[in-house]
Amino acid sequence: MDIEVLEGIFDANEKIARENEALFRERGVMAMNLMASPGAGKTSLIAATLQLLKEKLEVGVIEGDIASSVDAEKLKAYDIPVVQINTGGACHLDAIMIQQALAHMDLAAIDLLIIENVGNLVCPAEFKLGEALRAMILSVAEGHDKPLKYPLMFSDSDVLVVNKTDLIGLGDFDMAELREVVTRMNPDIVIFEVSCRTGEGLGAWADWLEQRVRDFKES
Ligand SMILES: Nc1nc2c(ncn2[C@@H]2O[C@H](COP(=O)(O)OP(=O)(O)OP(=O)(O)O)[C@@H](O)[C@H]2O)c(=O)[nH]1
Ligand SMILES: [Mg+2]
Repeated sequence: MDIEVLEGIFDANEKIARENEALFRERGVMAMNLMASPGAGKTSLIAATLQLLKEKLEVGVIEGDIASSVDAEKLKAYDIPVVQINTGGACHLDAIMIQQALAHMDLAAIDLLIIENVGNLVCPAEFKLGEALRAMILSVAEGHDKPLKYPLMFSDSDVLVVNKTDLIGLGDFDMAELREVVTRMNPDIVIFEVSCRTGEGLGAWADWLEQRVRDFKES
């Protein structure tokens, strides 16, 4: 019985996710679901990406948090459409929350929609939102063993951004080991090494993302 209920939830989410996906496609919006642990640097990466792409693309952001509008406030300076979703306790965003948030956005004016998921390395990977690109961040401070412990997000993401490279050397983080394990689990994943603090690696990330948006709009 429990299993039936759970499958019902996932089926309902899949259905709405497909509707969101069709809407994004129709309006020419490339949606990116950005997932990571609390504090890995999601909002920092969004801010840095806006800085680099704001003259090239129209970007909108959906901020997902259990509570507060702290992250949405941080992006106010960029003068772009930002909608904050408070899940009220849920550890992930779902497709219905996104569908409701989209009613508050002018999709015709957006090329790239960045969705900051709730900080969590587990649950967000289970719920598709209708995104064209699944992105995740692992920060150096979390350790290189995380793909083995939380495999779904690593095996199901299109791109991994390793953030806080400025902290390498302060602990035992092993980038070669991380790359080896992640590419064994997910041979197609694209990996960037960045520091939102120093700016290292962010240009390559932004160039790649811009190209993905252009490819999406032409496809
Ligand atoms: N040293 C260092 N700190 C960073 C870097 N990127 C972000 N931080 C810091 O890490 C902390 C968390 O960053 P956020 O961008 O708020 O992380 P988040 O993933 O959005 O966090 P939640 O939304 O709470 O899950 C902040 O204090 C940032 O200043 C980095 O590259 N290096
Ligand atoms: Mg954040």
